[in-house]
Amino acid sequence: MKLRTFLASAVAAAAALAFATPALAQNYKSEYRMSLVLGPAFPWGKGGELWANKVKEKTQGRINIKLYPGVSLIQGDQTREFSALRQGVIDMAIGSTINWSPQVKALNLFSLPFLFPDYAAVDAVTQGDVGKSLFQTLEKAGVVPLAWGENGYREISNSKHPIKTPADLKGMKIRVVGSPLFLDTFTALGANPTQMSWADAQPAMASGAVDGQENPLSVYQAAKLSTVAQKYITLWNYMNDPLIFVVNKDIWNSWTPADREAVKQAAIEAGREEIAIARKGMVEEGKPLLKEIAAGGVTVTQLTPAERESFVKATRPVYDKWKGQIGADLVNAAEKAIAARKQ
Ligand code: X2X
Repeated sequence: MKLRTFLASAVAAAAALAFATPALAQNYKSEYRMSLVLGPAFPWGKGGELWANKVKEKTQGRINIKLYPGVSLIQGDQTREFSALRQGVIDMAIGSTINWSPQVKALNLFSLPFLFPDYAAVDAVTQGDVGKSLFQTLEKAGVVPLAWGENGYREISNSKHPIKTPADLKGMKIRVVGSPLFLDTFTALGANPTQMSWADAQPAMASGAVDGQENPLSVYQAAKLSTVAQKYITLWNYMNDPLIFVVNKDIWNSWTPADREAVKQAAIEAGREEIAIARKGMVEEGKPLLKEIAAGGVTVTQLTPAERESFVKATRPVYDKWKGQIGADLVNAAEKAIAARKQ
């Protein structure tokens, strides 16, 4: 009698399970691969962790995500990430607009020198119509964009001396990433830019093969760049580097509508939280991150408006040239959104 009851309930449980999860057996992978350049020691990787955890929770474990920082699925070659995502080598990613800009020209918008004066300007673009239009461009390019995050404002550091004018950059070997736009910007400033991946950049700074680099201060600090001779930082806010949460199209289509919605909501929440983490130390009274960096024996140079203007002027021809390549309509719309921002 007991055995019969047990068998009956076991059969009922199995039937219920099969009914509840018809898609699982055929379409769902046991694990999905998320590509990132920076791991959880950085705001970027923290965003990945947040997204993965929220997805697991919201889908009751139907969608499990493993993080691959260091863009390890593509051997560290971050400018190949977008193609790999489209081809399905990568299932999902939180990617930088810089790294995807060789394949998606419009994303060079964010690298236009001195377009974004402050965080409100960044938000006005990413969270407004321009952001929507860029998501449409990404959809057409074959991926499913879900939310915005942020790597941050990229400030310049070097091993030689404080930079206050373009003349201070003259002949300096600066590591840059991604699009040819960076080569144009740093050439216009009189520097000697050289393109390399983040993985190669740190040994190059340590050996003195390059003199300087540009990255957000949160990256500078978490990667301990002062220990690879980067003793001088200039705050020039020349560009902000947003991140985008995306999923490969076939993977997206393999999920139920309810799970897609869960993954999307998780991305939006994680993106919002990640942006707050990325801005930490720079939006509070007195900018505590600057004090922390200076306390490590690093010279932090703040430019006067006139000093900053000399960099803006020197890079204006680059801005004008790339405005055409990105699409004048898109750049005009961004300029307009920035001018109308709430401060
Ligand atoms: O390579 C960089 O500089 C980094 C980590 O900021 C990006 O991936 C854009």
